[in-house]
Amino acid sequence: MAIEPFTPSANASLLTWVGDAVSLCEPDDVHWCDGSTEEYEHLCGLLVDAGTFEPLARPNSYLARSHPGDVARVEDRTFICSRSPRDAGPTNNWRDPAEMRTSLEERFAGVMRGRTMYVVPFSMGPLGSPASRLGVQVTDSPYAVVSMRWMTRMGTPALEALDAGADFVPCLHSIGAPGDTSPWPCDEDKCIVHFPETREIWSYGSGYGGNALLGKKCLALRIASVMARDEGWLAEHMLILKLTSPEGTVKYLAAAFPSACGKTNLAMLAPTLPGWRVETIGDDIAWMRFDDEGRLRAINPEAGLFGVAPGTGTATNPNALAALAGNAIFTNCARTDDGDVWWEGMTIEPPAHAIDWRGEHWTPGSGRPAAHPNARFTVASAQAPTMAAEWEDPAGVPIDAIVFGGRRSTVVPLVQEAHDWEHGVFLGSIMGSETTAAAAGERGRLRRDPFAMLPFCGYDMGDYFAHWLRIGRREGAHLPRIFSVNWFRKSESGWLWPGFGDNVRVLEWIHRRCDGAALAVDTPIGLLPTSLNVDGLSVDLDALLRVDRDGWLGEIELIRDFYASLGDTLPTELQRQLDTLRKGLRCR
Ligand code: OXD
Ligand code: MN
Repeated sequence: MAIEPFTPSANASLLTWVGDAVSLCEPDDVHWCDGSTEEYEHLCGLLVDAGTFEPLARPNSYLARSHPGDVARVEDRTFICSRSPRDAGPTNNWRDPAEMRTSLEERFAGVMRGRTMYVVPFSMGPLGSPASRLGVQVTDSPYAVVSMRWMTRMGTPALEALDAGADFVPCLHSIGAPGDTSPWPCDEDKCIVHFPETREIWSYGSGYGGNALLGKKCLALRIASVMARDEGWLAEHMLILKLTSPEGTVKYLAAAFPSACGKTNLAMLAPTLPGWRVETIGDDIAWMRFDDEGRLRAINPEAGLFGVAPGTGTATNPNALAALAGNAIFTNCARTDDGDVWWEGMTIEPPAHAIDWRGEHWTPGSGRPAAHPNARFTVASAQAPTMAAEWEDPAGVPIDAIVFGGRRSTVVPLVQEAHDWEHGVFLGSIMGSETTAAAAGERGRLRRDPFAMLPFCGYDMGDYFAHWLRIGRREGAHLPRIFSVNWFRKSESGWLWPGFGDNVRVLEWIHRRCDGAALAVDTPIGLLPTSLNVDGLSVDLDALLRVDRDGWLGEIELIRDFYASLGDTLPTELQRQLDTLRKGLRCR
């Protein structure tokens, strides 16, 4: 396929922006992506020739090995450049927008010499939905282009919407390292930059995941959270699932969990309780807005899955494995001798030999993982057997329950319901999790991650909580109930809860609570189940649901420190909730 030099669009501001990017980056060539199969195959061929992709034994699938220094999101190199540092808040890295722009222009000057610039028009959300937003990514990474083809609605239909004059978020991306022809060029000095007021994204130096596929974390969360604040909706790090009871009653749940805490597994859960059915609307991001009846309706802005591979297996998520049967991109997984991929947890028995994610020989017991812990698969959501028929409904689905979860080995019970919306916002604000490999840095450390949005909120956290409280005060709203869950509580002898398919037991309780049917007892921390279905399981329900008074009193001190670190924008309602919790626990 010949690469077209320049296909003009009827959108004047798009043409101007692309023209400016060309002048700045000086690519050898410009290609406007149409999103076709031919284009995809052509780019995959280029990636194979460059040594970035290895074709796999499974149909139309490839393995990429990244540079070992480019394996995860780089939160310490992610910046929010609002005019005032107060608007970015203390949890974001703020830089002065004018200074950052100057430094970016230096980085991007001539950066694409010797390379092709790809112009990728895309829609986050079903094309034509009033809830969707358009973006255009300009990039010198064909890997980013082919990944964007699965992760977004990319190509001609998005360009046609732009031709009609629609607004778009400009997303300028370069892997840096001009002249580097190695399989995964990138720059040590990465920076992922957001300008919330002008709604722009500039990303330099990384080809990996959320750093480089700019529709996902950069647009659909950091920039969209700012749009949502300004326009009265919610852009959240949440899966969306459809839960159908044996009687055929449907509830839709949106659930926030920090990265690599099992959102994809929960969104595709294979229930162990007969008659229950889980279907997927989305596995990572939810955009929610009120409909005319005052219900919060959610769309999944994404079109693909960018899932953590290790731990995804026949026992944990057979539906994800089925989705990956073909047309998939695997990054930093191991390659088996028969030309397929493998990662820890994919099968019970490891292969006798593999080439690991660094391209070295690997055998079981070698003392190092075959796949990088943040190895990923990229595939169209439509390939998952669990997608609900309505997953692309432009109107979205009405949310009945919002769930907050984290990876907590102590203190936090298996499930609880918030007393009311304000208490639910409090539960979201105190979320914490033991850190995983999704972000660069130490693992297993407790990190507060309110609403699982700490790395993804494009503005001040205190203002974000205030926005959630405002949503709850909307007149005539039929608000979802709010719950918190924790699959990861431990005793001295290990995990207390089997998790995975058995999580449907907790979902069952949530479903029944939404109809006012399941029983609960009121405690200072929230409403705890008195009727959880654990038939056939040997679990210590008391330990799973115990109100750990001393643990909570210790936790309150940590939360107080965390709240103090957020500065004076923390809403007084949340401080009051914390005081009420302390008093409630002390009175027991
Ligand atoms: C992701 C993440 O890739 O949260 O979804 O890191
Ligand atoms: Mn995520």
